[in-house]
Amino acid sequence: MLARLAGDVPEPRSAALRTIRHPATGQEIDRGIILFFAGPSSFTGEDVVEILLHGGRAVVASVLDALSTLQCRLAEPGEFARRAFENGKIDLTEAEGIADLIDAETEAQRVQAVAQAGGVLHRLYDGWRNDVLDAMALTEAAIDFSDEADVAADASARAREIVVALADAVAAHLKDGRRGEILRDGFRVVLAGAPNVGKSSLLNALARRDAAIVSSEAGTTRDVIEVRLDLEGFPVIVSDTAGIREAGGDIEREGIRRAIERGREADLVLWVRDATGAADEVPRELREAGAAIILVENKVDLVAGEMRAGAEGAETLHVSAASGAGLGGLVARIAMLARERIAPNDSPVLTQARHREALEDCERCLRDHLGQRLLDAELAAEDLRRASRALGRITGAVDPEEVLGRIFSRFCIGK
Ligand SMILES: Nc1nc2c(ncn2[C@@H]2O[C@H](COP(=O)(O)OP(=O)(O)O)[C@@H](O)[C@H]2O)c(=O)[nH]1
Ligand SMILES: [Mg+2]
Repeated sequence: MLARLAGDVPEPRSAALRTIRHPATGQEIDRGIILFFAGPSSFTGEDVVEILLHGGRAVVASVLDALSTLQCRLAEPGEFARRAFENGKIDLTEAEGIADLIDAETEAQRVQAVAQAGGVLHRLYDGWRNDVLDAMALTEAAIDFSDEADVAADASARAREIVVALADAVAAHLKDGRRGEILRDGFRVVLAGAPNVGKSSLLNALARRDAAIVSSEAGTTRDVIEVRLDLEGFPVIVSDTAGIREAGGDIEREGIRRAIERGREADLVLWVRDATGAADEVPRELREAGAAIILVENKVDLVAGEMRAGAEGAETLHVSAASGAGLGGLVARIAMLARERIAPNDSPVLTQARHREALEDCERCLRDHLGQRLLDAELAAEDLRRASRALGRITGAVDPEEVLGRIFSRFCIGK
């Protein structure tokens, strides 16, 4: 097929300059580099050809047309990764890592994604699955050798040791403050405070563009507006909210409800005040939400003389969205908090809710097993099978028993 497009097929993995011709007409389309990767030593495991062209629109269109006459079609989204997965070249976590790498907007996200694409989670979860299989084998051995008390007791003790260590490792991995997930999704900062204190102006100043409506009429920001920022390599999502206050019409009340909701989901709340106005309190719902809170006294350009001191022992920063005073310090502080919370470190981290659910399931099964093993050997063995399946769900490793079970459960009993 390739020969009809570009003459001799080059040696695998060596670049060759070729004239590319339309198979239907023989007309020269372009001259470019052909790279041939023979399966199974390719990304997907199949034969793969890469054609490097002059990237003009007509050149690309003509080559695509030429390829379509050779029974080729455009790949579906994710099809290469999918084929690589189906051919056992990568597992699901690596496929997800590739997707994250493509979507990475900041340096810290890139670091995390490239590690996952390179298999850190694959190795970790596969290793754990192996441990479960070892414990299963030992448990079986303990049952098989139940008439030889020493052997059985020894196998059983070793199985227990493995499961205890594994349950603790999974628990520690789960208890990570969701750092990997937050890094993947973005560190959430919410601007909240009374109307007119300058929240929308601050968002614009932080985003260095006019992302939110700024107006001197109270209650203008009725919905929630978000900007995604790259602060020193960390993904930070700043949301501007409607002013929190008692009065207002229905739409504004809805905006206020959303502001409190946002604040509850935030990693950091910036409670903005007008430095020339009243020192209002942070509402209890927000204080109790668990996010870090920084008081931001805005409009310091209007304050002559002494600045109001930070109240309630809370961290207070003085800024002016209008003049830009203090904004550098605010940005540095947000970036520092994001770094503390989500900076990648050397140990592999959970990155997706899908993994978290399966790992919680796995830990539960391991704990059930430990509670069950002296009571009912059959149920205890089933707990281990479930734990191994939970881990297999993350990596996409198919448990043969599960597949066989699925196929044969559709047969009639006795057939
Ligand atoms: N002098 C001064 N005015 C500001 C500052 N920040 C905002 N404003 C003004 O305060 C008013 C309300 O700002 P806005 O951002 O809409 O407040 P929001 O209701 O909290 O979103 C507007 O007239 C802004 O121009 C500031 O740092 N200094
Ligand atoms: Mg506003």
